[in-house]
Amino acid sequence: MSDRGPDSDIRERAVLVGLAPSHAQFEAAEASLDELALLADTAGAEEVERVIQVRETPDTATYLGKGKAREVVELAQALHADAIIFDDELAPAQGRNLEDMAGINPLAPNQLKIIDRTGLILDVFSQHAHSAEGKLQVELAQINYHTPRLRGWSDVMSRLGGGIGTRGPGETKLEVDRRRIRRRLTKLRGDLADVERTRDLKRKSRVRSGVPQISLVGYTNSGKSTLLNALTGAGVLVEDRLFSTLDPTARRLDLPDGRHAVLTDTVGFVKKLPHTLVEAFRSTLEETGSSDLLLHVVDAAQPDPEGQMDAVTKVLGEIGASQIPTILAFNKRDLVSDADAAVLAARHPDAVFISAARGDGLDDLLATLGERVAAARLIVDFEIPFDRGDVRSRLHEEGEVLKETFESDGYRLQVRTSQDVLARFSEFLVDGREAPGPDGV
Ligand SMILES: Nc1nc2c(ncn2[C@@H]2O[C@H](COP(=O)(O)OP(=O)(O)OP(=O)(O)O)[C@@H](O)[C@H]2O)c(=O)[nH]1
Ligand SMILES: [Mg+2]
Repeated sequence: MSDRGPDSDIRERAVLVGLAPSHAQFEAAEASLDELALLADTAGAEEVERVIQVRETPDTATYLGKGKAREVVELAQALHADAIIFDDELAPAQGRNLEDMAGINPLAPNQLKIIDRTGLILDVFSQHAHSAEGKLQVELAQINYHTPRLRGWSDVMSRLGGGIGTRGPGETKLEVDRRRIRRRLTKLRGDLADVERTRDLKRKSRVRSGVPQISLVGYTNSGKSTLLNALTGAGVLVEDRLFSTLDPTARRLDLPDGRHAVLTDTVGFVKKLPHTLVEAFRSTLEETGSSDLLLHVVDAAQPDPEGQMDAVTKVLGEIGASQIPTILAFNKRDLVSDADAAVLAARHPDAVFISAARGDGLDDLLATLGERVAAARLIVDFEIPFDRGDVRSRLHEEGEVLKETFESDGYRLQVRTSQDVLARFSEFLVDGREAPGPDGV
């Protein structure tokens, strides 16, 4: 089994399972399973069958109704499937009951695995984590997810079999008992805090000196990295896969009026984004939450672009970024009919239509970015000597003071304010480095 996975020719076979709360929502459940199939594909498994049950709420014990659950297990066994993948996060008890139903015996290899959407997403993340920070973040999320689901030592061992739903980012995986897991958690949190501190220092040195910070946000696979590359020549990895990008990349963006900004590409969002991932990626997401402007990239060629937009808006709310001014860019215009584009344009009159891959519409987008940057209120740091209380109180009046500390040589204020105020008090701005050059941060 350990030779299975995305880099191997042997693909696992999975039965996908979803719920539709009513017949009217059957189509949405289908679409969600299409996405689950993509996630499974990225993780190294192919769909051999899918089952959707119409049911108002999940069964607390078995997710599907008991009879249906048994049917699905028998179906999977008849199809010689390796896994049943559920389109929601299963409660630990639901997972255990379903495993029991499938006759899962930790000591017998090659049996039917019960996997849920969260486990699958974590699996994809663990494959795509490259940086030290990304690996730590994913491992933290995985341990938090798996620990309440462990059934004992032999179970831990059985999960080392490999294949989808079992991969970890490092060598440590879950080959440890609970005490060692706790120790590992403490260590991970410490290591992550160290990495975050280093990154935070770098960020502080550039962010607050008046260079506008723009973050790309959007559903996974919408074309964020393609757009970063097209606008800045960044050379970030672009793939037709979900969650290609986990680590943030920042590049200098030159605007038409001669200004410049910093544009950051970061992790994409998905419907039902596991909470444990939002927690683990908190520092990455906070960086998005402290941007001056968001550039929301939407794949306009998706069957339901607005459903994906809603999922993005929801995560932005969770990370405290809903108040940040946002430019909406409908991407992949080359794949969309004029009629469909017209419908979207009518509903979102301020949106810009682009094809990041072909370079279409980028001049328009840059012009819009330029205007919005010029009008944006920026978050900046001021350093004010103690004898300039007048400046300090003017900033309190004219800006929104986000943070204030007293240093040895004066007040330090972080303020969200207009560029006109910023210009008037520019002599008190904290010296920051210029925006990053082509090599980024
Ligand atoms: N046809 C077409 N394809 C595009 C366009 N922009 C991006 N793509 C394709 O869409 C896929 C995803 O692009 P990425 O730039 O990796 O998307 P992303 O939003 O960074 O995705 P993640 O990092 O995985 O969240 C790739 O196969 C791109 O080539 C476009 O304008 N038109
Ligand atoms: Mg990307």
